[in-house]
Amino acid sequence: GPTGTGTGRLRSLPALPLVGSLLQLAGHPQLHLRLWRLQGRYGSLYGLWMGSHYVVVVNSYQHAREVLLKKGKAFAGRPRTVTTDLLSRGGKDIAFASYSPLWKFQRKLVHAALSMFGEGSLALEKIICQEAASPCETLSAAQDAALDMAPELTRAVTNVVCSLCFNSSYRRGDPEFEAMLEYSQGIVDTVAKESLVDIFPWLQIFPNKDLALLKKCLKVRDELLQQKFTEHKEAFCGDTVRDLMDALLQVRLSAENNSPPAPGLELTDDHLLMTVGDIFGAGVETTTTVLKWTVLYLLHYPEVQRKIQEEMDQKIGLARHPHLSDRPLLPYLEATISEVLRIRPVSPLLIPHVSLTDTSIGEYAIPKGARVVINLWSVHHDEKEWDKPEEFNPGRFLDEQGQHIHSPSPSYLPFGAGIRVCLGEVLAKMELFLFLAWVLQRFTLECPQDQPLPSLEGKFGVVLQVQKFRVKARLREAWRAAS
Ligand code: HEM
Ligand code: PLO
Repeated sequence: GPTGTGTGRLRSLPALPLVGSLLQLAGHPQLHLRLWRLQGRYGSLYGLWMGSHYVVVVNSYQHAREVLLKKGKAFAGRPRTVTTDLLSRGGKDIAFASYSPLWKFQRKLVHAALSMFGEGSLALEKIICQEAASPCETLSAAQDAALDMAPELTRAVTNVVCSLCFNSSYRRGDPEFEAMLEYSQGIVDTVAKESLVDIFPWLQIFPNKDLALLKKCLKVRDELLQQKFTEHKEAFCGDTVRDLMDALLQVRLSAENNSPPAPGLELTDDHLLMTVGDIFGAGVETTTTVLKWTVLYLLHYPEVQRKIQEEMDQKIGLARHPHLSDRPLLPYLEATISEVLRIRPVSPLLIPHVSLTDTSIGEYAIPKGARVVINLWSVHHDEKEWDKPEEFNPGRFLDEQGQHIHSPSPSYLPFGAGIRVCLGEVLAKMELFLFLAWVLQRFTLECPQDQPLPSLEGKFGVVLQVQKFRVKARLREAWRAAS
């Protein structure tokens, strides 16, 4: 038949022997934008060659939903690349591991541990609120000076995942925290870059100095992870489970007590370490990035900030701090977070998927082993689905009464979907809500005088990064009066 059976031939970018379609992509650092614009010539679904790898690029939500949901299992693989293999010790983590029974088990464990410690638990809410107080103190002390909020936001977010993963936290100026900041930036700058740009290590289009930087950063990360692991192993008695690390140790212990694990289902030390490394890394870099984007958009759209504050003054007032249970009372703040996740998706190309069987997308046949890149940027900026997509408008996520949030289009997948869906969605949303509510109850954020508004252009990478900028945080009159 003409549809659904995969008989059509997909249009592909012209490809040269060895380098494939590289020439059309080289020199475009903002890969998501390049792949978005190529739709004009090739349509919303097209193929290209990265050296010897066939890559299918998906730019519409219909095809994205088919890949992630309807045929999720057929597309649940991940490619192996030089840098992600280094990061995950050959795919022993969750995010960069291909589909396998062990991967499924790891996901299940982390999911269970996150629901046990976090999601919906009062203990976690208390930790987040405690951490939210800290950037507020720093902003107060800065007394209207132009300030880069990034380090304080990062430390607050880091401490939340740190208590989840390791039952520990960092004080301001802690040298271990400074080292973490540095290695993590180095990893973000280098990892997964070559997965789309360079498939031939010997072509060295991916610069060697990047690989050297990645290795140096991974060495620091690995030492830190190993140290936490050793401490936990020594302290672990099997009764009290304090954090994710303990939870993983306990699962392994009870599995060993029953019967030896089936071949291929063995959780080695590397698996435990890389799993925690993923949660820690994802926990820090994603949430921090969204907080930075939100602050940046509030500088550009002061009327949005005003509306959030009006809503907070009405529904919560100034006599108490915001709670998680206030979420239904603050739909405009929720809508603002949704709009930030739309307009600047954290992961603009998700993580590449791989087809595990011969299959199809729409009417097109997709061979086993094809890499599938979902361009979330295209999905979130589709003019057929979004009115003026480059306009920042939280109102689009609200119903007519402005009381409930909903997505006006199915073309919205900030956390992905299906069997590879993000594991941290609930946690991330708790943090985003509480951190922003705490800061905006107390401060109005402004662009420092006689400085241009900072650029809204992101920097493509494993997350869509925000360029550095400074903020003036003015203590609100109403807050000053109330306290
Ligand atoms: C995967 C988004 C926060 C853990 C992903 C994916 C996206 C995403 C788009 C890829 C899905 C795919 O490849 O199909 C986000 C956004 C976040 C966020 C927008 C913040 C607002 C977090 C947090 C954690 C986390 C806080 C950890 C607690 C993971 C993991 C994966 C993942 C482990 C890999 C899942 C897999 O490959 O099976 N996330 N994420 N994320 N995320 Fe998140
Ligand atoms: C961020 C830098 C850390 O040092 C290591 C790390 C681990 C997991 C990665 C994360 C980095 C970036 C964001 C990723 C996450 C797994 C899932 C998440 C890719 C590289 C997203 C948004 O897909």
